[in-house]
Amino acid sequence: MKKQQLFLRSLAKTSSVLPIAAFSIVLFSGAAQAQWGWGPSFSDFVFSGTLQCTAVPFAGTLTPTTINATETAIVTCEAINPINGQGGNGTFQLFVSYTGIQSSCNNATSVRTYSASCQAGTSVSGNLKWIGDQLSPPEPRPLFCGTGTGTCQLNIGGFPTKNNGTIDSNACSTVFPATFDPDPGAQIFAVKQVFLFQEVYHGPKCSGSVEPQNQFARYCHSDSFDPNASPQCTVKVQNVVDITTGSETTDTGIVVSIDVQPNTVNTSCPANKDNGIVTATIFGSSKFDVSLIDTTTLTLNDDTHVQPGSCSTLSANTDAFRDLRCKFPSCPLLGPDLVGTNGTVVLDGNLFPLSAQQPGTAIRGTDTVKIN
Ligand SMILES: [Ca+2]
Repeated sequence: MKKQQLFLRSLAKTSSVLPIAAFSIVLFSGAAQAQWGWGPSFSDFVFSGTLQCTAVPFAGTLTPTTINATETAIVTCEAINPINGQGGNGTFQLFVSYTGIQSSCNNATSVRTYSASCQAGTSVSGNLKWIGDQLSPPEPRPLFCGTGTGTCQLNIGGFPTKNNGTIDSNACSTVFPATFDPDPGAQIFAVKQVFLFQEVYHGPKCSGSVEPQNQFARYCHSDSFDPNASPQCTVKVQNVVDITTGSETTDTGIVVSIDVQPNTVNTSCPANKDNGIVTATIFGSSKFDVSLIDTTTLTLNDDTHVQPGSCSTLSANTDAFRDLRCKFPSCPLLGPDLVGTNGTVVLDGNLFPLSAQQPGTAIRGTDTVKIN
């Protein structure tokens, strides 16, 4: 558990799990720290620089199966060291696909672990594409993307490239060394490991509702922003390595389905008048058990806290899963906060912690109300 502290330290709002089919789970990755630290450490590349990226909370997905996984996220990136002589920052879409990962359930702890190592049969491919020109208003093109209007895309992945048809295990160890959280000193990645992700189940033998756990990944990269360039992770003969790698950590959380009532919220809070109540119903599902929610952590739009003792479970819809309903004051904050907005109400909270050493998994739900 301690090894996750580094990454949980700044965990405020993270991401999500959403059931989409019986055998797959969509994990909306987001949050706290996602960092790609490309540098010329082993390199005979021309390419140099460090691009540091932070994932936008609840703005991505991680979809694992037993043998592969795909990951998407919206990230904001800044060149903290010039890239080919240019600085800059911008908003990027991350896409990564993994094949050849391993998955196993620890029946004693009900934890499923997904992992990938540098070996034959495993591959990583993807890219980081600037999308700032599609935003409203559009953002300026990052200087490190160069001039012009062409696609600005950094290719990542390419792991592992074979050395005359075989993987050089010594080179794998060099390219993907063990890494440690410097604070508690705990290991994050084992030698050769490139991917790690866990799910904690609340039923026996990895069944029942599930909490996503932090995701750790690291990549190779291409040495250019040319969208047509191939990702490189080239392991040469005689263990000469001409690769640099980046790594990423992404906290995860759970997106929940909610309903906020009444449909219209009064935005004025005159003195000496009755202060309204807003209720939020959180719907349970086969993958999400509302009894795991620490109701004291619930907020609406960041600053309106749940009324103490106001939560109760019920069957709010026609499915077989229990739901949770809580009350929140519409004054003095929630109603006035909605003035000038489109009426979006965001519920945030946490599940009960799995241990005393870490916060509970974050949850988030969104609904829209009318305002008057
Ligand atoms: Ca229900």
